[in-house]
Amino acid sequence: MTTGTSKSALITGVTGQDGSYLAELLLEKGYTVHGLVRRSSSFNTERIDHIYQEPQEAERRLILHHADLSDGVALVNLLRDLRPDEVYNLGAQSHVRVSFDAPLYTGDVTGLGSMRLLEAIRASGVDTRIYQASSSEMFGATPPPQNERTPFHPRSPYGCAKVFAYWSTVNYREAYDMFAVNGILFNHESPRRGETFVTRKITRAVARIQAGLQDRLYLGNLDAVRDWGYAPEYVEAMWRMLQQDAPDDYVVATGVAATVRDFVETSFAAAGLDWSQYVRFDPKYERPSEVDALIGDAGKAEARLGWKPATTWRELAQIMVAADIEQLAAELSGARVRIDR
Ligand code: NDP
Ligand code: GDR
Repeated sequence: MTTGTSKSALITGVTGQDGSYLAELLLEKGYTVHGLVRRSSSFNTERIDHIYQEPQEAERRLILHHADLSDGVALVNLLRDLRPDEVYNLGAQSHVRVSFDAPLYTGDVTGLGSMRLLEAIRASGVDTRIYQASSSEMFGATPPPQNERTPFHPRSPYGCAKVFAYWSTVNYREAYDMFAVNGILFNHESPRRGETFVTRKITRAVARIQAGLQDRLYLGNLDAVRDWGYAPEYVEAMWRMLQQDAPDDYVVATGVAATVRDFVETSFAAAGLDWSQYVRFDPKYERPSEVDALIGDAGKAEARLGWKPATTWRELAQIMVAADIEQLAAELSGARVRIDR
């Protein structure tokens, strides 16, 4: 399936925030990109529409395939047919709060799904490298700063599922000599962030409040501390991990933290608004067990991958507010909304 001498990659979760940025990055590097898309009753490809190519187009380099991380046979068939050089497992039920409502589904897709993919690689006999999207949520209750040697103490079904996937990846590396790596990524955001994660929920609300379309924003725990980075920079780290001579696991983070309250204040201020007039508490958004503080130490990624973050969380908040204001203005004027930010 590779065109010419360039590499090919399979991305699960290609329709998500990270999948869309990674697909762009790999296309720029000359890869043929295969994206796994799950069946939905409505369109779920908005984040990749700007790079989509019709099946009839000659020399297509972005090719979408229907499958699902819950369908192990489909994964074997896909791997056997495509024989990609690299596999990026970004697909997941990725919402921590939702994982308390749908714990078994989250365990199935986010946890077992990873092992299905590893097993599909083994069963199909494809010589490939695999990246597993591991998460700072695995550290959970272990105090910061967190690095590759920090013990895991997950605090949600999502975190537990990611720990399972992490160790499955390590185990397949050790047992079968697979080039399998874990990127332990701390929170990373962008204008493409899902609307129910806290940063995007805030910046979207700022745009709507400024336009007079909304007068309240209901949030949960404002004291949580997070290490927020900029998603396009983080997908570069994923790619670098698969270009190394030997497989290993890496933390990717900025090392700088802020509270949800700080992010709220900065985002509202970016639109000239005083947050305290609009933000209200709703216990509905609290979690049965919370992760209080995540602050990453990405020293290993800097030393070995030459990776360093560039965008601060304050700049990120400003980028996201500006993008949401622009998107809302486009929606209100009936213009086509740009996603290629
Ligand atoms: P998103 O929630 O934006 O994207 C998740 C992707 O997984 C979507 O493409 C979604 O498809 C797909 N997906 C969901 N269920 C299935 C399934 N059953 N089979 C196949 N695909 C499925 O997540 P992000 O882009 O933010 O994150 C990418 C990965 O990185 C995830 O695994 C996440 O857990 C992990 N991660 C994210 C961090 C972050 O801060 N963003 C930090 C650390 C780890 P659809 O579009 O149809 O919903
Ligand atoms: P997180 O991200 O749980 O860290 O997981 P999220 O943005 O959902 O929450 C961050 C913090 O904000 C607090 N919070 C709220 N969260 C949401 N979603 N909605 C609210 O109204 C709200 N009010 C306060 C939360 O309690 C939490 O402390 C993300 C996901 O992308 C995971 O997939 C990924 O693995 C981790 O980041 C690293």
